[in-house]
Amino acid sequence: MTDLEVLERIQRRVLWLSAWMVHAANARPAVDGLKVGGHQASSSSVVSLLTALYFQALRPDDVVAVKAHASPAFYAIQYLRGRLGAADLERLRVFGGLQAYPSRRKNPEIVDLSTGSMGLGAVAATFGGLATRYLVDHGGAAAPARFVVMVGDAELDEGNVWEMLGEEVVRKLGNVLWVVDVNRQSLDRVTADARPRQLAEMFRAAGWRVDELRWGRALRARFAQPGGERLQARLEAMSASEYQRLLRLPAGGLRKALVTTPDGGIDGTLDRLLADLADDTLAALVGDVGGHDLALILDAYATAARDTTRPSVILAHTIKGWGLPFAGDPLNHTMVTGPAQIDALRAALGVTPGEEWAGFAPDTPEARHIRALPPLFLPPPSPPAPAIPDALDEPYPEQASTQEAFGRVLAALGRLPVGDDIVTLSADVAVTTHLAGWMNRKGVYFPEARPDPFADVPQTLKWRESPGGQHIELGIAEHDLFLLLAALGLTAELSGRTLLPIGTLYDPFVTRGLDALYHALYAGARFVVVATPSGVSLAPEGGAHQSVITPGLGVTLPDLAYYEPAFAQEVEWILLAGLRAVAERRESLYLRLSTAPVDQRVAPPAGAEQRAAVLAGGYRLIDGRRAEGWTPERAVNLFATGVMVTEALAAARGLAARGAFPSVFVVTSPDRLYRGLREPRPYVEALVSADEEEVPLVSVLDGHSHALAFLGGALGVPQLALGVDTFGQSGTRPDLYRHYGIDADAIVRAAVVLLGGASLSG
Ligand SMILES: Cc1ncc(C[n+]2csc(CCOP(=O)(O)OP(=O)(O)O)c2C)c(N)n1
Ligand SMILES: [Mg+2]
Repeated sequence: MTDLEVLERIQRRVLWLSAWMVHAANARPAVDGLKVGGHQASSSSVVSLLTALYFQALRPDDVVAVKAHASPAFYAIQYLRGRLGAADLERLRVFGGLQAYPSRRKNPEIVDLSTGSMGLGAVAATFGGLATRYLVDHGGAAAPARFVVMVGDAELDEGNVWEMLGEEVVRKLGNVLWVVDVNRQSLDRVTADARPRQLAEMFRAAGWRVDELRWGRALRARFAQPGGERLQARLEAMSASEYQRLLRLPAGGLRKALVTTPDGGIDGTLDRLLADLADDTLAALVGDVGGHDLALILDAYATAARDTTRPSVILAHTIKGWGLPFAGDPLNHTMVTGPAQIDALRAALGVTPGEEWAGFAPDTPEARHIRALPPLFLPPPSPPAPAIPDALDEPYPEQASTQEAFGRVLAALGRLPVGDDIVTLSADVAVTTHLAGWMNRKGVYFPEARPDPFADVPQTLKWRESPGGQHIELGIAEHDLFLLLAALGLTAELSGRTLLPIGTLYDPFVTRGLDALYHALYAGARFVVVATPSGVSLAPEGGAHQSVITPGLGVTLPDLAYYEPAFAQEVEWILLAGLRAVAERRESLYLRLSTAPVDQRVAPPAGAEQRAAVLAGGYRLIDGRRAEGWTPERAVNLFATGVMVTEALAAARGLAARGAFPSVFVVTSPDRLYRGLREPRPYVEALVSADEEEVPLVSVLDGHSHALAFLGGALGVPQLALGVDTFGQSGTRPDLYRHYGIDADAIVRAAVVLLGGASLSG
C-alpha cells in the first residue's frame, strides 16, 4: 500500500470520527433542552488538509493554530495520534471536557494555540513567528520553529487579518505558513466571487509566497486533454454560487446544468467532450478541488517548507460538507446529521456498527504509518522566572505626571540586567508615551539591521534598527499591538523563555483593540499594557482622544490587574509588581496613566507598609479622624483615583473649612478593591475604621463613575460617584473638570449633599 493510500484511509477515519463525535454529542440526553451543536461541515472541508499535515508534513517543533470550527476533526486526529482516548472524544462540549473551540488553556495537552473568535487566533499565531524570530535574534533557540495557521476563507473578512498583513516585519517571517480553507462558504451564504482572487493578490502584495490549490489531479488531467480547456473555462468562469449549486445537483442534472449556456441553449462542443463520462464520474470530477487532493496538498506543504525567506499561504479550494449528505449546501454550517444520514455515512465509510469509536488496530498499515511519524509538539518545561529588582531608587521631580514617571522607571530598568528580558512595542505612539529614553538605549528591533539616515543629525529619538533592538514598532493597528503582546506574552509557555513585554498606547485606543486584548488574556498570555494619557485630563486634545469607559474595562477584564497610580513612586512599585506577576505567569497588568502633573510633596512617605497598601489597591492619605472635634456625623470619606487626588485634596480643604471632617483615600486600583470584595475580609473594609461605619463617601475618577460606584455598597454607606459619564471635548483642565463635575467644587457639593448640608458650619 502506498503512503498516499494509507493517508486516504486515515482521512476517511478522520472524517468519520469528526462527524460521529458531533453526532454523538447531539444525541446525548439534553438536560437543559439546548442543542449541543458542533461543526460537521466545517470539519469535513479541512479533513484532507489536516490529514496531510498531521500524518505527514508536520515536524515536532511546529505548532498549529487550527481553524476554530474544525475542532472535531482536530480532536479526531489527536485521538488517532494517541494523544486522546475515545472517552475524551465522547466528552466534546461537556463541562470539563473537550472545548467547542480549541483552547490551549483548557486542553493544554493537545492544543498549541487558542482560536475561536474569527481572525484573532490566526494573527496571534502569526505573531508567534515574530516572537520566535525575536528570541533567536536575542540569543534563544528557534522554538517553536514554525507556526502553521489554518483559517476559513470567510474568516479573512476580519479586518485585523489585513492589519497584520500590512506590517512590514511580517513579510520577513519565513517560519509562518497559512492554509486557507477556501470552501467558498461562510456561515450564512456562498461568499463573494471576487474573494479567492483578491486573497491571492492581497497576500502576494504583502510579500507572501502564494500557492493556489484550485483543482485536483483528476480534473487537471481532464483539462489537459484535447478540448479540456473548454471545461476549465466553463468551470472557472462560473460564479461561486453556481459552482456550489452544481455540487448539490443529482448526477444527471449536473451534466445538463454544465452544458447549458446563459441564454438557455446547449454548448454542443462541451456536451460532446463530456460524452465519454458517466453521470457519476462527471459529478465526482466536477467536485475534484485541490484541497481534497492529498498528493497536491503534500506537494504544497513540502514546497512551502523549503521557502524560509518569507511567509507562505496555501489557498486550498475545498468543499464544505465534503463526504457528508449536505456537501455544498449553503446552509450547512450548523447542520448535524440525522439518524438515517449517520447510518448511510457509516456504511459509505466502511465503519462497522458498534465500532464507531475505534482507532486503527496495531497491525494495520495505518497504525504502522502513525507509529513511524515524528512526535508532535510538546510544550517545554516552565523556564525560571526572570528576577525583578525590588527597588530602583529612582528620584522623581517635585511635579511629575505618572506618564513621566513611567518613562523614568523604564529607563532605569533598561540599565539593569532585567532590561534584557523586556521588549516594548507601540502602535506608532512610542514617542508620545515616553518610550524615547528606553529606545535610545535599547534600539529598535528589525530582523535585519538598517541604516538610520538621520544618524548624523542630532535627534531626541535615535531610530537604530537592528536584530538586537528591543522595541518593536507597529503601524497604527491596535489589534496588532495586542496580538503581538499575545505572542510575546506566551513565549514562556511555547518557547521556554520568558519575555517581559510592555505595550504602550493612548488609553482611548484600548477599545480600538479590545477584542485582541480580550483574546490575548483568554489565550493565557502575560504582559503589561501602559495606557497613557487617559481621561479628560488630556484637556485640549478633545473627546476623540479622551478615554471614558476604560476604567470599567480594567475592573472587568479577567487575568488583568488594573492600576491607576497617583504618584510617581507608585508607578515604580506597581510596574515592578506587574513585571513580577508576568515573570511568575500570574496575571497581566493594565497601567492607566496621565500627563497631568501631580505635586509629589503630598505623597505619603515611602515604606514597606505604604508599598503594600498601594499594591493592595489603596490607602488613606488624609485622616479626618485626627482633626480636633471629629465626629462621625460630620465625617465624609473621599475616594479618589489617579490625578483626581489633587482635586480631592483641595475638596478636603474646602470641606474642613466648612466644619466637616473629610478623609482622603487614594484608590490605586479599583480592580483590586472590587476583586477583594470576595475575600473573607475585603481590603476596602480594612481601610475604614469601626467608628466610620456610617460615614458616607464620595468617589471620583477621570473616567466613568461606575468603576468606583461599588464602594458605597461594599461599605454599606451612602455614596455619590463622580466621574466622566459622557463623551469628552476640548478645553482647559479646569474647564473640563468643572463641566464633568469632577473638580474640587463638585466633590465638595457632593459631600455636602451627603452630610445633609445645613448642619455644616461656614
Ligand atoms: C469574530 C467572529 N464573528 C462571528 C463568528 C461566528 N461565526 C462562526 S463561523 C463563521 C463563518 C466562518 O466562515 P469560514 O471562515 O469560511 O469558515 P468555514 O466555512 O470553514 O466554516 C462565523 C461568522 C465568530 N466565530 N467570530
Ligand atoms: Mg468558508
